[in-house]
Amino acid sequence: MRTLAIDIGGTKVALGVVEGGVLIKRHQIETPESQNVVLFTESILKDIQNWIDDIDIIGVSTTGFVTESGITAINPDTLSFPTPFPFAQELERQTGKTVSMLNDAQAAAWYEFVQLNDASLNMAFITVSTGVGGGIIIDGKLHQGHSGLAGHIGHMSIDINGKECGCGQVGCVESIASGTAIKKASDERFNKSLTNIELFEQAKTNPAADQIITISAQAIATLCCNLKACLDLDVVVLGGGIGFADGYLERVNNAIQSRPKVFQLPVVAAKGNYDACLLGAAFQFKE
Ligand code: BMX
Ligand code: ZN
Repeated sequence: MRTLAIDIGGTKVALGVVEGGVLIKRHQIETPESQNVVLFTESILKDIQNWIDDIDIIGVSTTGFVTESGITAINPDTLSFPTPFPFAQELERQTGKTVSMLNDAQAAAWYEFVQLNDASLNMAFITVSTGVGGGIIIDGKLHQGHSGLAGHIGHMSIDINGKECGCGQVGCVESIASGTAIKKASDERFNKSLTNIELFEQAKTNPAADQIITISAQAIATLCCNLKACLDLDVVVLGGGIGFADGYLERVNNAIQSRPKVFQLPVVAAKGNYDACLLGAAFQFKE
């Protein structure tokens, strides 16, 4: 079976064809800005029209809260669709294929759980990218909750005096640790606007740049220890552009080492690398 996998993030959309669990084709575009679902879907399919005839089904993983009626942003600062955005319905209409859709981090959690190859593990996948997303596997099952919100751990508030998050709360992990939060902190600190890639480079020699990244990693470490306290997880799998940036995983693990032993847990790199969410889009059909 050939699956067209589509991963919609706040910044980019990755597209791929997955056959036998392997990504055999890959393409990437910037997330279209169109607010119109027909035009948005056309933009997504534009470059891959010639893939459609050869695929059987379509799996989508997307940033946002996924319900029957579409995609709803929890943090509209990272995705400004009119909501609920009926993307899956429109994709089915334009391609004539069956479409299944999951939240991006939930999809990646399932993929990464299968890769761990130990059904007894309770785990979470955390992506630190445009936002901070999560997916939780308990007793061998993806825990979505009745509404599908479960795993939105980027919106656990860890600082009641913290900054406002786009979701309407204050001090959310996402408002401290995400790529967007890092960029904001860096723009406030430095006169020159740096990309996050440049900031990570600067951090090797510049303590102010280093501190911005440390604060992000500390927030993710706090999140991991909170998840351990709440769910007694065995492992956290980390992904996302920031999660995979040079030395970030090590910073998170070092920060966890300074916490009480009972709340410590190992944090490991996603096997799907930058494509954990894309592979997750295709893997949602695997029981
Ligand atoms: C946000 C939220 C989550 C998503 C996470 C990571 C929106 C639009 N998205 O917390 O659903 O999983 O970001 O998303 O509210 P990414 O775009 O960084 O991959
Ligand atoms: Zn929030």
